Amino acid sequence: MKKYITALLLCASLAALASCGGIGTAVTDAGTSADGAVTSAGTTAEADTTAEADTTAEAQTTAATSEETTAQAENGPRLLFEDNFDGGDIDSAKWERCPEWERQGGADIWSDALSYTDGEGHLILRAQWNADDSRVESGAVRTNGLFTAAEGYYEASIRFPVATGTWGAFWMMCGDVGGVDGTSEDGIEIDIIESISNEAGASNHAMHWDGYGDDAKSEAKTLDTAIYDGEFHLFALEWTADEYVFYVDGAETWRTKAGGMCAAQGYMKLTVEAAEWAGAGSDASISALPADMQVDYVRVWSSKPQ
Ligand SMILES: [Ca+2]
Repeated sequence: MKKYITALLLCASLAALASCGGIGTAVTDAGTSADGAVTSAGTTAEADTTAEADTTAEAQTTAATSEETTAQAENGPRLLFEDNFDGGDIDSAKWERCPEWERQGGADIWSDALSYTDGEGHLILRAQWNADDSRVESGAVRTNGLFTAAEGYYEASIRFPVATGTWGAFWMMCGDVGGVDGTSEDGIEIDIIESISNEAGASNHAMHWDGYGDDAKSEAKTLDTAIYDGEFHLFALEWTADEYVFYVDGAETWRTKAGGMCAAQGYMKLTVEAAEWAGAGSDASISALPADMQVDYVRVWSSKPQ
């Protein structure tokens, strides 16, 4: 059963992404807005060295200590992006609403009106049933053209909808995901978390590269973490020079190189949609809608904060 579920998730993920927006513009936008924003994995070690120097040099002059403190701040984790969704509307300097188009073979359509802030510090991505069109319409945003980065630490506090058929995600599109070269160096899709709310109640991390066709490659990790308890959970990706490490609520859940390491930058996406393979359109799904995916905050650091 578990094997079946995993295969189902992968297939579903691939199917959805094949029709996903923004793929074609990723190359153009990558690298335009975060030059110099990401430090190498060596920075933490350098910071540690500086800390040791501080410990053994207490007798140094105030001026010297000040210089070291400055150097430490420059080498330590730097906050590159933050949104607490405190505004009355989505901050257009950080996010754009994903273009409206059909998803999942027409089972869902992203709709501008269903992405908004609630005035209480949350981004709301709503999924609701449209009886006239017999499909789900839902909210989705992305940082395409506004913020891109590569190595770093990405985290989002999310409360996923507990409604049959819904599928929420915090993910990234990096470089040329469609480039078929046998590696992910030219581009990769990183699904930091995908929620599949149906009777299986599954969730997973996933990576996709070399396109979405016959040459498509992917890796995924199915989670047994209970994220459908109506509470916020923290989902994070640590992207270093050597590997990708995933965390849920601060605990490591997976690490992988996924076809090599992507050399291109990527933008973030927060989306909710629905899929028939997850039960969308069924009586159970329709009765459970509308349902909201709520995001408390998103932060990106130059490296993992200690
Ligand atoms: Ca490739």
